[in-house]
Amino acid sequence: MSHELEQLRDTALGEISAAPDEQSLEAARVGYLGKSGSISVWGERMRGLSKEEKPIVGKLLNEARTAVAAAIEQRAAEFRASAETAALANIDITLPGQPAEIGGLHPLTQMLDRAISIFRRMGFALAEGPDVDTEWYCFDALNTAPDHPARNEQDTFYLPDGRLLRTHTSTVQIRTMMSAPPPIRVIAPGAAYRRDEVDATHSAQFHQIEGLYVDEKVSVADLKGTIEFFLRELLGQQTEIRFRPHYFPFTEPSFEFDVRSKAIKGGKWLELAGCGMVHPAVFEEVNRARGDDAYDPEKYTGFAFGLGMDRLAMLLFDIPDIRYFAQNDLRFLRQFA
Ligand code: FA5
Repeated sequence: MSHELEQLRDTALGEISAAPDEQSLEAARVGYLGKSGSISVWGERMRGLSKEEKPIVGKLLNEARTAVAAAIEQRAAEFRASAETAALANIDITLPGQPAEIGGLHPLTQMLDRAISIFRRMGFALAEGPDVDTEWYCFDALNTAPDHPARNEQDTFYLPDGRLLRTHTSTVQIRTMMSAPPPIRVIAPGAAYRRDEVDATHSAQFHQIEGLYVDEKVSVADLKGTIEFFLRELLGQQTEIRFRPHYFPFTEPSFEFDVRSKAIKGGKWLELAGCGMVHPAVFEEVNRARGDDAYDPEKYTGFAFGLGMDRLAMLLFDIPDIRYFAQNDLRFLRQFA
């Protein structure tokens, strides 16, 4: 004759497979396997059994629990599946789907991504600073005299509280040196703002990538090598690069550089950026503000550059007018997606 537990198990299995809905299935689970369920109580009863009976009943109890739990799970899965079928019943899967619109990256973003990946391969880390900054970061710390024309309200957007929209990303040179001692090797991509007359190559908001490298024995040769490697990776190995002497208050000597490349239509030299060796007066102002001698101009030298990204993207993608970048005209943007 079968044991009471086996009978209980068989009744439970019958009840479970006949359960008409989730509520009755849950009731069966509680009735058999719940805390005081008719199978569970056998756990208590085991204590009163003889030594010989214990292992036999223990085994039966385990088997009953496992079988009933598995049957409950199987029946629950059946309920889930039929609920899903019911939910899909009114959907015609033969109808054509709604195509999802796939976006694309803005040409300037593509340009920045390419440029950043080349500099990262050379070991430059990414740095950043705010678009709204103080005169000290934008001009004073960069050795720019109080009467310099760039500080004029005709040239720069000032906020009522005296702060300004940065006119170049060179502010991040100072922010980086304020936050860490040398060696420094960073690039800082970002927007810059000027009250320039807007035309095909000038915009009131444009983008630059700033570069700063400070260490012992950094030379103009390192600057030229870095710029040349970058431009040849970007525009092709045949690219010619020309450095011309220039003036910036925060670098000495200073240069502008031009490129000529097969990747650029017209075969003309095109001005791309400013650069130079960090002026010792910049290091001294940073030391004064830091309150230490971390950027000792006798020990450290550095180079910096500021590349105009909009113009570079115009060259690379053959875009005739800088204003297209900000007009949000899908006919223009789709060409680069
Ligand atoms: C600067 O802004 C310096 N901060 C660059 C620099 C950095 C020099 C570090 C030395 C060391 P400049 O004003 O020449 O320099 O601008 C650099 C580049 O930004 C230009 O070559 C040009 O490509 C771009 N640029 C400047 N003004 C505009 C504008 N209104 N519209 C679009 N691009 C511009």
